[in-house]
Amino acid sequence: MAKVIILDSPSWLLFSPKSFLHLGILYLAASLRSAGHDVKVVDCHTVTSWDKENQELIVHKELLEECDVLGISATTANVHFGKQMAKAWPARYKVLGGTHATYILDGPHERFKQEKYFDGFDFVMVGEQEEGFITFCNAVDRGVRPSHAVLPSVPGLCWFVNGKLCRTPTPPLPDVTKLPIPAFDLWPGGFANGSGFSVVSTTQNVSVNLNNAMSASLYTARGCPYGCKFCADARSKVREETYEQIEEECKMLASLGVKCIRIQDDVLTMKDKHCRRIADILHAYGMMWRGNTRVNLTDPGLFKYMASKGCMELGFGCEHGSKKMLDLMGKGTTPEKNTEGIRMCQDAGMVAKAFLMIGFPGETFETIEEMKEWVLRTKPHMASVALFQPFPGSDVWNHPENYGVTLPDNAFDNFWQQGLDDDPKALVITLPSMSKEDLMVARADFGAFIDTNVGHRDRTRVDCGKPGLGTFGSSGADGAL
Ligand code: B12
Ligand code: SF4
Repeated sequence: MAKVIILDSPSWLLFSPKSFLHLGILYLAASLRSAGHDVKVVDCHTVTSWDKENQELIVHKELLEECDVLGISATTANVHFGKQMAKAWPARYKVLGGTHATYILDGPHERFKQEKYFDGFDFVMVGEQEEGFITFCNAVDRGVRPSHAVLPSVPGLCWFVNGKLCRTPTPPLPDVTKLPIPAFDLWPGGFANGSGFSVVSTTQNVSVNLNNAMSASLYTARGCPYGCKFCADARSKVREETYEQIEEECKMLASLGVKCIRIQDDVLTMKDKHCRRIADILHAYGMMWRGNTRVNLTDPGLFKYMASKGCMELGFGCEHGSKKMLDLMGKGTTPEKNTEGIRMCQDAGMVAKAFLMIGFPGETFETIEEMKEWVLRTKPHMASVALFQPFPGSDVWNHPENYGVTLPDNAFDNFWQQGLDDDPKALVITLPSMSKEDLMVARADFGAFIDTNVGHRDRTRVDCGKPGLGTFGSSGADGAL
């Protein structure tokens, strides 16, 4: 068996994995374990720290454990930290996987498929890799240098020879019903109390304080059939896990002391009956829970049922209060429908959260005013305000010319996420309709508007005010996603 260490890239400036654990690495760990490999999952924040003064990641080399295969996962937001960790780690083979790798190397822009964007890694793997990563680790275990004959048998494997990209085809999507459940038991970081839920939820008009209840994430289905233009997961095949798998996951989480669950599915309420079954399972394990959905997938009967089974909160991808912006984003919804969805959720006795976005191409001061009016009309319990970035995988990234924007060559130098939002340099693109500086001012103003008129806003940036190892802050109880 190969000794494999798996970890996510550091996320010091945004999300604590104790609150928002990445399930992808736990699915991989479970598959490798079932194939007989010696797998360890590491919380990267226990071997790094954040130097606030210099805004730098510090990797503590003396804490890095040797291994045969180091698997690092990254989104576009934290891949630069992943590269830094890979360079420092004493491993025979260093492999990058995750959404960033997939959307760049399977994406349309040849100019980003360059070695310099992946330095620090021996290999990059694209696609969902529960099966392919086993084949890779099996080869390492057999002593085969993965740079020789074995390569064609590993799907989705990419490497560079003299700067030239070589690769095997992307693997087909795995049948999720056949996969082992995520190895929650291998996660060393623990789960935070209460985080990711509203401070006080109001199911059945009874206030429940969730701050002392341990919470974790769960994925019951992958994929989304909708086509929002800012989203990297748009028009992907929906694949549901079985009820037996979901039950097994709840059972394991309950045995670890978890009492609250954040369902991370893209659109939880797509199918009425299916959603009710999931609600029943969660309820049977005494879970309080939340999920995300779209305003066109609403039904008062279903919402009431969910609330009666412990659903405390629904997050809606409302995105905007301007019809023009919703059309540009390809949402297929209207401001009125957004209001209706939020109301229906509130009427069922659950907390209604609106995910809002500012800075999509086409945004102007006028459209932001329309969004403010929508907020005042609708009064969601909570709102998060994301700053639009053209994430790889999204239609804007794939076809920037359709939106009047250009992607700079240094696209990945900046920090691609919520946070650092006072610096115009954090914006990757310039909108045709607003300058970066104006947008930053408008965003700060809109954030303050939400604080005044809604009260609860995501506090997604962690508190990095305490330099030193292991001082990761909490992403805040309002940080539900
Ligand atoms: C849950 C979730 C979160 C959680 C957990 C973080 C995380 N890293 O997943 C939280 C709330 C923290 C979060 C935050 C953010 N997220 Co998010 N998130 C998701 C979500 C909904 C599910 C992720 C998941 O578990 N998927 C299920 C697993 C099975 O799939 P997977 O993660 O892709 O892993 C598979 C493969 O990628 C591969 N793989 C992954 N890692 C590795 C490693 C190795 C070595 C190998 C071989 C293979 C491999 O195999 C895995 C198993 O099949 C996805 C959307 C989605 N539908 O996937 C967005 C998504 C990943 N998030 C996204 C974004 C943009 C963000 C934020 C930047 C948002 C923001 N503006 O702040 C932050 C960044 C956080 C960070 N530190 O990187 C984008 C990423 C786009 C991109 N180009 O990278 C996505 C795709 C959303 C979207 N639809 O656009 N997110
Ligand atoms: S934003 Fe949500 S609804 Fe839209 S494509 Fe992405 S996952 Fe689907």
